[in-house]
Amino acid sequence: MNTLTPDQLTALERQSIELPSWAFGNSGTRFKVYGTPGTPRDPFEKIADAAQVHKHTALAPTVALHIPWDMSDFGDLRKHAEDHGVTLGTINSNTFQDDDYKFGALTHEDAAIRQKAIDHHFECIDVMDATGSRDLKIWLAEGSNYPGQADMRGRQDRLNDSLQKIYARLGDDQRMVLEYKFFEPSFYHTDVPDWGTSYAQVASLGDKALVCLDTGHHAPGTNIEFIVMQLLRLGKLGSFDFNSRFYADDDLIVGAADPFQLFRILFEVIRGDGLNNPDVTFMLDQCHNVEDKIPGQIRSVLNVQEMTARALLVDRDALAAAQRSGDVLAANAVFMDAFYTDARPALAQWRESRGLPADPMAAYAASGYQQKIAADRVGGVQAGWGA
Ligand code: LRH
Ligand code: MN
Ligand code: MN
Repeated sequence: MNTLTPDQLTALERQSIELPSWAFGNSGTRFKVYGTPGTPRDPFEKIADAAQVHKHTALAPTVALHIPWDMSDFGDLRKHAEDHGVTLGTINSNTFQDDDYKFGALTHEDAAIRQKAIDHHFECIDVMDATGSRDLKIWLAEGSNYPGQADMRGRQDRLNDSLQKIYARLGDDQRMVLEYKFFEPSFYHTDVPDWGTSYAQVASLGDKALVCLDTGHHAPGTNIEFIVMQLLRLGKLGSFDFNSRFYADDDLIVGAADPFQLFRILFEVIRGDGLNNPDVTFMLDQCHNVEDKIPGQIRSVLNVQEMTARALLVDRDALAAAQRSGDVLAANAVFMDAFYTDARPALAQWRESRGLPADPMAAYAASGYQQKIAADRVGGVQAGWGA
């Protein structure tokens, strides 16, 4: 059972997972940001580090940027990325670090502040034109802390109006993905708290607007794979932000907290034809507060690959037969057999057959890159998030 078929290996070979540039910067909690020796000092060094992940795994050919954290000459950055064997991916907007947005950005009562936030998104679309990126990802920190503080209905209407304006600026081959999050930094209400709200907003815009599902943005106990199934069924799942959570929006390594949940999500992705589907971007959205960042990202993409392999191993014919006949325990056994199958030895062998290191973590550790950047770089930057 743990030998992967040629079809399964082809699916795995085509898999790609976008890395977030901010994963390579220093990050932490509101209590402390620890510096890590060798941390990038600019977006160019972040890209060079991301390229190491791709070099050792062949899994991460694109890097997402955050504006304004990664402001640079984007023509130069694009060339730099290509010279390092990667390309620039999703552009993330940021309306959560400006005093003007204390009471909202795209939802603000004041038309001038709304326009400022819309203009920021226009600027992000200009960046996409320069980088060749397809997707604009919008996550909004907007909401309220106290009942009665805000007119939730009015904010929803203004949000729709602002999004219409941003949508109208997208090029023919560009898309917008709207990310939801049920709390934080607002604690009473969030303007885009759940997939239903994101779906309602993007459905009213058109085909180029889709939902982004961040696995860390749900209440404990939420059946995330059901949401994956539903969004794929509706043709509205644009992208994933993968990470793990134990308690809040922890942004820990994907598959670390609950590998079985990751398996269940990937099974629904495969079931819904979302694997290696160009319309469904796989991205990481993580921070590495105490571990080294490059191996943290290598571990993460390998976790996704290993769990994808296990999800591909589900015998779907046997599962369907058991489901049809109402054999509850047989159906569950088919599912669990695949989950409990360790695909790592087969994947190691397969990597070697493709000229990749059997153990990318060990290969990176032996490469000397970490020591080199620690010696060369002094004063690396904070990720911009989590301080
Ligand atoms: C918000 C979020 C969003 C941001 C990123 C830094 O919690 O998940 O995707 O852009 O973190
Ligand atoms: Mn996210
Ligand atoms: Mn988040």
